[in-house]
Amino acid sequence: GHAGKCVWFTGYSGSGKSTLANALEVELNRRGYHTMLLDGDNIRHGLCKDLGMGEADRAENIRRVGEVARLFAEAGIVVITAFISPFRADRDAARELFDAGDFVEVHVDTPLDVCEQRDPKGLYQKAREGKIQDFTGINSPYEVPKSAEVAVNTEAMSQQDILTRLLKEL
Ligand code: GGZ
Repeated sequence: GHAGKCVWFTGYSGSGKSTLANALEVELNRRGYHTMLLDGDNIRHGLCKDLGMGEADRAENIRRVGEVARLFAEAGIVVITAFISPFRADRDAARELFDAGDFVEVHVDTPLDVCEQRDPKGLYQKAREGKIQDFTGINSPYEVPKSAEVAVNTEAMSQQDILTRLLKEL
């Protein structure tokens, strides 16, 4: 079968990670690749339900996601992850689990003010009101990737153009 890989999306809440990850998965499936999409919905409610949003818990969340991603990749599956993953050291540690070229970091570089205007779940507003602690971009940091294979601007590029760019990278 195909060699497994990991496509690692990173960016703010509301940046479009999940939308892009889902669209990429559909396109890869259409081309006959087996995929696994890891995101908050299937990880934070199960494997990582003991973890919160502080820096140490995010590090542990990302560590577990990286290890699970590696297991799927070893089985020949293309793994797509969609987590904020705000800390560079945590992303780099995940990268280290893969052979060179098998880890594709994708920075979904939607500006914070755009993400905050979208606010699809009302979380930014809650964070501004002090009702959510440690909210990325408001009162918890996001370390901009320095080594991402791809940076995508969801304002300047259409989803189709972004998918074409990602498929080329893979
Ligand atoms: C950031 C938070 C927070 C805080 C809850 N900060 O956009 P969403 O809503 O659907 O996805 C976000 C998700 C963040 O979980 P991750 O596992 O991606 O984070 S990390 O990679 O840093 O471990 C957001 C929601 O949960 N959410 N509280 N404080 N986002």
